[in-house]
Amino acid sequence: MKILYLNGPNLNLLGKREPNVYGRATLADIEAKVRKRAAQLKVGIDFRQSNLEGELVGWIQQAKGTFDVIVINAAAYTHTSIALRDAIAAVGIPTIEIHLSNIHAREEFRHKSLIAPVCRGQICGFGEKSYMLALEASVNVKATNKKSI
Ligand code: CA2
Repeated sequence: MKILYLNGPNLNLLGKREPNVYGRATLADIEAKVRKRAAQLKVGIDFRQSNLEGELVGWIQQAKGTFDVIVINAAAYTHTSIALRDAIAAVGIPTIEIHLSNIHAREEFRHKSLIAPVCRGQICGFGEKSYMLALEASVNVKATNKKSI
């Protein structure tokens, strides 16, 4: 099994700015923890970050045939990107939306996720643990019929 982790704009700043909001762990720290657990589960991981919407769209399109699940923290594009939503819908790979913060408990403009309707589920509000929870969800996602829940 192979999982593609995608990270959107500004997440390269994790651990370096605003630690009170997003914690002290860097994206590299989170990736290392995910890789360790993935190895235990015998799951392959690819972990990427981009500040460019089009690059994220390209990676989603190219995932077909290589990855079984996509885990995406689309960051601010969560709330704005019809392009990401269309790419997720078009590629047909089970996709799990994640966030460090609880987007529903923050400013109103963060409450709406444009990608949520085309994702299998959403994990938010658990800080860096959201990434680990998504790994556990990913290894179970294939067994879940999309229409059964
Ligand atoms: O909680 C999350 O994971 C978010 O996806 C983070 C996004 C935000 O726009 C979403 O509403 C929720 C922001 C990512 C920016 O990350 C930074 C990290 C350190 C310093 C500044 C920004």
